[in-house]
Amino acid sequence: MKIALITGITGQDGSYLAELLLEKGYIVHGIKRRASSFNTQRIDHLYQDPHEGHVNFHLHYGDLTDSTNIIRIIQEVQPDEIYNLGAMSHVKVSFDSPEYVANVDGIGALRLLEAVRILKMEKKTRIYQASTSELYGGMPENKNEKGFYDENSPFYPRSPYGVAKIYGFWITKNYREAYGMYACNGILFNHESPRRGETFVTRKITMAAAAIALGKQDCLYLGNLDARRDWGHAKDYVKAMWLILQQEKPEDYVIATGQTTKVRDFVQMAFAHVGFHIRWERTGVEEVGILESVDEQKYFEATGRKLNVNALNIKTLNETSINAEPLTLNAERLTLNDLTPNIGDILVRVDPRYFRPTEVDLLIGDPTKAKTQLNWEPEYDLQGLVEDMMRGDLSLLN
Ligand code: NDP
Ligand code: GDR
Repeated sequence: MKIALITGITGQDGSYLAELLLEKGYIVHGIKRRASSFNTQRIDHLYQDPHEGHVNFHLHYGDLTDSTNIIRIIQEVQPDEIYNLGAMSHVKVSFDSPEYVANVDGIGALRLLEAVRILKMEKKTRIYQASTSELYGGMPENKNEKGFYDENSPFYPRSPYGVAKIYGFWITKNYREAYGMYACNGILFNHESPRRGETFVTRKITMAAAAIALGKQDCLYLGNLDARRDWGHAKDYVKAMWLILQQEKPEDYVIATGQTTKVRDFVQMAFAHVGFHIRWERTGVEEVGILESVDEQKYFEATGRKLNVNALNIKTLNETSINAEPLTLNAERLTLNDLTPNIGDILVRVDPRYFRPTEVDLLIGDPTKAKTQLNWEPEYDLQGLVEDMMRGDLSLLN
């Protein structure tokens, strides 16, 4: 049985990758940080009680800023494969704690590589480094002749996060070249899922669209509506991580869908899932998203909400009923308007707090190398991703 060690196992990707590797028969070890409250919600379903016999899923306390514990865990676990997914992964937050991000996202990668070297496990252990499309920074002049970013496009990071990750990228490549290690970068473009952290834009949107449809929130506040991203599904992307470590030769790969979409269009797709049509309108300097119309059938199907049929019947039967609340509704008025925001309501507003000091305007990746060399093929398209996320958030909030 192969042994894998995953840093960042409590995160979005770590949880999907752990599932995938367990399915493939691996023994999976993960590093989690000690926190004052539970931070293992994404992997709780994988927990196996060691008191009930042999287990193939193990968690270790640790931190990428602590070499001593990294060396000790690698020595104990003797992994065949290490997936370095641990990171402070929020681009906007990286402007607030740049030194910490450099330490975790940059030097953290070095600590793992160096631990493997110190322990003389270079020939045994393969290393995957979670590199990112943020390395490109969205500089238009750096796209290839087809208009995409690929493995040969120059880098120009635009945030402390991107700058820290560029160190992770190069140190991984350097250890491969200097010491012959099987160490690879997956340059992954944005990937999302129902398990995505709540402060990334897609999840923020799907949670808000679900909450607004269920009458639990009034308005969604966003930053740059015109940023474009190449969004895929995390489930597809962890398969690529595994494939990257199964090749004969260690190489770096771009993982992307090859499509790019504006934040504002993602907003419209998410709200469309609950039957809401959003129209954009400028009011002075502000741009807002207004509820223009509702597809009632879609709304009721997606939310599982029902018209209050009892109230309707009783009201029809007994015009003079003195019973309270639901019965006071007039039968003709008992429509969608009683249950949802009204047509014309502002559901989306722009809040400059979410703007970044330097923005990455447009990302689009060319996955040709991964498709031809790894035979990687994603199962989800953007519509499938949005639906999966919306279903997840509706059932979470319902
Ligand atoms: P998440 O933010 O969901 O997960 C990050 C993980 O890293 C969490 O388990 C977190 O622990 C852990 N972590 C944070 N700081 C430390 C630390 N000091 N020591 C050890 N572990 C730490 O990210 P994703 O799952 O979305 O991304 C996985 C990796 O891929 C990250 O490196 C990210 O930068 C990179 N990436 C992500 C892309 C995406 O679109 N999702 C695209 C390209 C790259 P805790 O749960 O305790 O916070
Ligand atoms: P990104 O993801 O920065 O691409 O990094 P995020 O979802 O945070 O932002 C995408 C784009 O949306 C714009 N935006 C907003 N973003 C957030 N978070 N909140 C908002 O309210 C909002 N409004 C508009 C942003 O300005 C940006 O242009 C993600 C992370 O997973 C990284 O770890 C990873 O490396 C890259 O993707 C690839």
